[in-house]
Amino acid sequence: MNNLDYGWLGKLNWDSLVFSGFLERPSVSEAVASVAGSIVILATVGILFLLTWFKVWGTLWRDWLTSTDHKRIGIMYIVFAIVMLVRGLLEGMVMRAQQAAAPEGFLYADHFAQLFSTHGTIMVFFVAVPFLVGLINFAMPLQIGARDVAFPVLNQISLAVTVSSGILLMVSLVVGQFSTGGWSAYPPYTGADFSPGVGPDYWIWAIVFSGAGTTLTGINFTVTVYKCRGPGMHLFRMPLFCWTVLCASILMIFAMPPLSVAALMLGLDRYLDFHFFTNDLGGNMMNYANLFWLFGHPEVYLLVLPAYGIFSEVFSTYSAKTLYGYKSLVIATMCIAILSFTVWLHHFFTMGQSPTINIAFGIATMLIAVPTGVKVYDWMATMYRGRIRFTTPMVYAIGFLILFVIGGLSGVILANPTVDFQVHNTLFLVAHFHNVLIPGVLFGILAGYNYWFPKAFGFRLNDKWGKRSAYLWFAGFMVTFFPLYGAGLLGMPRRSFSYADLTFKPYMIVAFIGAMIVLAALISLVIQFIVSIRDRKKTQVPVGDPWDGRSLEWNSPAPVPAYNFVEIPKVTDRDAFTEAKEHGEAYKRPKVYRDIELPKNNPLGFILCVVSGILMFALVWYIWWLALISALTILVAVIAATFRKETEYIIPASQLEKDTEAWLALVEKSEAVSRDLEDSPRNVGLAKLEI
Ligand code: HEM
Ligand SMILES: [Cu+2]
Repeated sequence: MNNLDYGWLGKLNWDSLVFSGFLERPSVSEAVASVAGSIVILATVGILFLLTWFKVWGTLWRDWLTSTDHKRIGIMYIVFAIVMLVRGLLEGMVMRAQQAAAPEGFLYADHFAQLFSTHGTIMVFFVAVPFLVGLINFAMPLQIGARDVAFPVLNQISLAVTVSSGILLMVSLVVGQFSTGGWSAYPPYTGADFSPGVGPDYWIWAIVFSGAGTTLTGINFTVTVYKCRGPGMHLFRMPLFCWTVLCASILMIFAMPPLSVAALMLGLDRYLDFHFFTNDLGGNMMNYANLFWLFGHPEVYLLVLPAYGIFSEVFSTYSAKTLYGYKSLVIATMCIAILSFTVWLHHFFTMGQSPTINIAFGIATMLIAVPTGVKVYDWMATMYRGRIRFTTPMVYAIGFLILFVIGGLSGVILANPTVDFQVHNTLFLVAHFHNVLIPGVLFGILAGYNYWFPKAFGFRLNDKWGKRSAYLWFAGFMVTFFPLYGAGLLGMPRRSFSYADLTFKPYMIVAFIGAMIVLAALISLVIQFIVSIRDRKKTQVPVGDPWDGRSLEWNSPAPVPAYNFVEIPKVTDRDAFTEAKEHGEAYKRPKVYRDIELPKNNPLGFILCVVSGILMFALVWYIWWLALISALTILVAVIAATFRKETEYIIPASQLEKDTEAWLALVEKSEAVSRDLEDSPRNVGLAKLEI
């Protein structure tokens, strides 16, 4: 059938609904799919109902959906990432259950394949990236003494396309099927010949749109770091987090486009019968493999570098010491960013190039261990002789240090082509990359969440439940993934929905128990959140500096006002806020109050979110008229937005004076607490000077 021959609804019909699968061939596998689809529908209806019931549409629209404030955009990114994290984790657990129950099992092969494809895609593109981008959005402009990112509306647009791509993935649970080609979607398998359904199209459009959002974010953050730093904030005075953000943002600019190109070329193959990656007519899938991993390897550093930044802040703050080896950490970060572009071929050592090439890329890969090692030593030296407090972020950070070294070492093992020939495509690899992604990225994210939460919302998260969750993550991770190293060495292939060799079974059962511990960790996170909200009166930190912070973001009330700082602090050294506190410069009244200009709300982001979602859906289902209308709408909306004349609003000096006087009065009457009282109700965010 010709692509243009489809009717008004394109490929859509009743059979596309997930429930029809269950009605036609009732089975546990179809039931699981139907339950997942129902959860999506019920949750959507439930949320819309609650929003209406509590009459919060107005504030939601004004304060959030149209906001251009980097802090609010950051928080929205994080909320989105948390929703996706829950889905991704549940999928991981279902897969673990399937492999533990195999060879009997309860899922069809195709269903299992969809699960690892969505799980991988979601975890990388819709959990790790947006969570980090959210934390960066929130903290980085504050740390460099800026009022916002360089391009606030662009920021909104990046969020919009990321969220609409995530929603598309949720929709794929209800209508049609997702790709079965894994997170890497290798052709020719994902080409039209072998995957004629809509699955790969869901993947392609979600990747293209969210990828564009991430590229734009990279540009936004890079320009922000270069151009928006406050007075005296030289590059080498920035907190290390900002350095890692700068390097990761540059990676976003250079690494995302190859992915977008690869996905679009795959789209051309599928939609317009091109032959870039087909088996015949001159196509060559190796071009895809190269483009994909030219993105794919820098991507993992794009994720882990900002996490390194968070850990650096955490180690230094909770050891009450300046970061050891700051310059070496900056240089190591840059080295890693550059080296990350020189190793991509290690993802296909077995796919036909000469041993010489394999060796070159193998050595390049091993080289990355050197700057990483430098970092590990610097972090340890930061803790050495520090007054360490075992708070939740610190538990994550120390857990990271222990586990990440193991994950890194298994990476060095895999970097050896001869070894890789043995264990590639086995669970050894799955163990390795989870071993770097979970301690490296997820722990970093959760540490950052616990660390900056009081700054964003004005009260601390419950430390007891936070730590419980951290320990459970630590244990759950080990029990789930260490057995996979063993099963991989025994030869169990990755992505297998079942197996005939029962030697694998005990490993899979242990891994399943581990996944249940991870579930307990997730539940603890939820409990922590609920308990913290319940106790929020006792954990308020309105003064804004609950951890005796060292960088500028702690130099403002909590929650942070829209304008961030009444007067941008002048920076004279590294650890700017600690400097200020020690020299009695903190909490000073500005000499004069001046009006502050801030970007106005803008509906563009919200419009693009909705319309790009419709566009993607129309493209997936071949509903050409709808695709055309939504594409034109996007064009018109963007052009119309450029005609807006008043893009800024003014906060008058009188208002600033009122706010600041109230804050300074609060500082005056608050008790400065020492670090041993950090977790007590007496900690209202004013730190006692302890030199
Ligand atoms: C702790 C909870 C998690 C569990 C139980 C889990 C489980 C799994 C399982 C069973 C697979 C399929 C393995 C196979 O190929 O046989 C998988 C694949 C994968 N996971 Fe996870 N995972 C978890 C967390 C994460 C996190 C946090 C990330 C990323 C930040 C992640 C990223 C991936 C990726 C990229 C794949 C590869 C998908 C593919 O083969 O295309 N996972 N995971
Ligand atoms: Cu790699």
